[in-house]
Amino acid sequence: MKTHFKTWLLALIGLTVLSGLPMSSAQAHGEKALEPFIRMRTIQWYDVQWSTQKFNVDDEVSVSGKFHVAEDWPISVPKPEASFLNISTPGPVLIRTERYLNGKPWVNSVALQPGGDYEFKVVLKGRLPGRYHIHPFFNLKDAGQVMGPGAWLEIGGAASDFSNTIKTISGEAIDMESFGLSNGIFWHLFWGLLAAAWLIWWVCRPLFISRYRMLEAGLEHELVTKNDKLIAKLILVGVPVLVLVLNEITANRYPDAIPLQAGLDQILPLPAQVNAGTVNVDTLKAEYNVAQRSMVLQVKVDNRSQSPVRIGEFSTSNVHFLNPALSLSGVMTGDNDITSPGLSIDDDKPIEPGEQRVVTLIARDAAWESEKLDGLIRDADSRIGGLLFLYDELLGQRYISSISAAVIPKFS
Ligand SMILES: [Cu+2]
Repeated sequence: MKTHFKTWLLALIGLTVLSGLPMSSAQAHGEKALEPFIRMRTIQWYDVQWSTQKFNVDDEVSVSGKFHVAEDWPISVPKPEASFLNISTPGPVLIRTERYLNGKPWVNSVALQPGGDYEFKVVLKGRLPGRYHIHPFFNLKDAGQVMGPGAWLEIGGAASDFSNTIKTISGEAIDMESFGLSNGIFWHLFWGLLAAAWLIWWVCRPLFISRYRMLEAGLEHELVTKNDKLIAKLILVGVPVLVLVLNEITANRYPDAIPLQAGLDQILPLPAQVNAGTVNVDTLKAEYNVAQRSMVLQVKVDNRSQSPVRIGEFSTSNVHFLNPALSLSGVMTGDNDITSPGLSIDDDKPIEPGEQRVVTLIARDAAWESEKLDGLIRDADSRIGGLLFLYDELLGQRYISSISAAVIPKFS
């Protein structure tokens, strides 16, 4: 028994010490820890880019991009009825000043529509100098976080250069870094001390066993004294009265206040592109070859556009498989994203207008394993999702299809 306790204690100490160590790896946001089907079939990010990755404290920087909300949303993940786009940072190194979805100011959470495409932009301002790995990510209610592509930001200058002054609606300029700070500290302390005093009042006298004995002996009336009753009454009346009076005082001091917003923003997906639907892709089947670390996708491409198209890229989670036959420049990826020339197509001739062709794509790269996406075949929901990018080289047009299929593993 004693040795058990010792082992347990050592383990606890070990965990406490470990959790206090600084995280040195850039992968410490748990990007790979999420189940592959959540990373591949919920929010599918693309074209994410930063206005700059090197700037100074107090300078503005923006991140913009697009995401597709997968049609094939996993059954075990709650629907994105309240979702919040946030920025993952190691502490308050940036402040967010503006946020837009489809060009509209976006303050609250929003309901996303599966199948829709959205365009976002977040404006930030440097606060603490340093080099940080930053991601846009989605907080999905009841489902968790889905990370977007990460980037290294280098913030120069000195922390003292930072200013965060705003003008209130009454015209007063206030410094957001210190406004109301002492007030906040005072009230936290006040209520904390009051609560602690109430607890201590009851806890600092003989507790369970002696009280139980008195109860057994029929002396329950002596357990609660006159003073106890008096204090209880004072608290019961005093606390609500104090809250109401203070609320009234605050409301009178700041008559023009906008309450904290708790609604849902209503922002519809981008209108279907003019050319959407002109190139249709239907996934017929998907097989994952474990030994070769390759995903074999059979898709039917129906080109209803006016000119020939070729398949250029298949991307899923943070891995981009490019067709080396097309010289694709300017594919936007995060710093931790993997770009692989491992996409091969059995029949890579341009797909002519009006043509329907079944093609087999092979996306082969060790990234399936290193990015822990191959865990898919051991999931209860072995379906793959991703975006297929087709290019019309004549018009410079790009068509995007979200594809999904059940994956059959092949072990030899
Ligand atoms: Cu990161």
